[in-house]
Amino acid sequence: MKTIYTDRHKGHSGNLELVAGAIVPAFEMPSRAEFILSRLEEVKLGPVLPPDEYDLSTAAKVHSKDYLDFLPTVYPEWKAAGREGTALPFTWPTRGLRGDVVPEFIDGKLGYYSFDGGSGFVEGSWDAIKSSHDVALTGAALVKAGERSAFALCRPPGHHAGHNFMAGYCYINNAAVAAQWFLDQGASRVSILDVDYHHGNGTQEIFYHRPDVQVINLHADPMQEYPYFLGHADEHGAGAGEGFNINYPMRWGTTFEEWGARLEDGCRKLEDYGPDVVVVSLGVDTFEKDPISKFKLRTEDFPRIGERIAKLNRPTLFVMEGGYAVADIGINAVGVLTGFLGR
Ligand code: OKP
Ligand code: ZN
Repeated sequence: MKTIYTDRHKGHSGNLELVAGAIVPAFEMPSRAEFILSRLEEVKLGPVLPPDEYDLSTAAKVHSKDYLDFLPTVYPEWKAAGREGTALPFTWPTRGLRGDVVPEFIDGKLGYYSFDGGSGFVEGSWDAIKSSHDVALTGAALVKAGERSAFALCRPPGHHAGHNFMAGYCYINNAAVAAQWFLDQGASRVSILDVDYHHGNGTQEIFYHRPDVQVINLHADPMQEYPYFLGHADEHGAGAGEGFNINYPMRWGTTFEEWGARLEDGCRKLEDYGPDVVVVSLGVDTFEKDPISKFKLRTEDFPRIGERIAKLNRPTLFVMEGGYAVADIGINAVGVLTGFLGR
């Protein structure tokens, strides 16, 4: 399996996030991608290729133009305001407030275009965000060109980013952009299978009214876990998208016994849908030792996930999402991929 990777993610570092009553170093850090890279080299997964440059025309079909225009301006405007360190929002347009007027000043814009204090910007963030988008599309192009599978080693991740907001370490929804690109290239149906611990609220929101992308999410119950405000089992899609969104919320403490049964159910629904291509939002924060998560998957469970996905027998693009147990993230993420390859 070929991997797409670039060092350009490394400028997105030293970020802070607002969590549990404190501003702390973001759990989403450069070493995550480096551990995955060294593990896949260790097991000789396959060639590692740099991304090609893509314009944002496909991204503009899943994100609003004003949001995409905003992202590269964040850090320059932050500095112009005399600030340094991490650009973070601290106020949000919640229920009853004006959601139709974009403020002029950077603090207002950060709040307008986000949903939490978990998507900070530093000097190199935009370049990393753009490169992560390019990594996903380059992987998609390999699959379109006939590869059975490819691994887009994206950083930062994307599945919390919605049509016009960033959230939870995510800015551009890489998996959603890849799915849209496959459709634009002639696919009639794409399935996104999101196995990250956290619900992919952005991906769900983007495709909620559409029948051409089936979105299947296995995740921690939003009654207990971030992102809290989406991801319940009764969210099936709406309008033309009715029936094409499928959620499997699970309680804290879930083990592979239950998780694997939900994966089996989701895979059957995917097979019924019959997509031309599968995009996997690959998070490995379901791991028992993940520092921000509360599922109990073990290292030996991850290859099982890959094996089941391989049985779908569709062209498959893996897009990296979460996973914060940095010392184990390489073994677990690459474990899914070697499981997929049957070795
Ligand atoms: C991104 B992805 C962290 C609290 C939760 C947001 C988590 C975003 C996860 N201590 N903050 O889905 O892995
Ligand atoms: Zn996650």
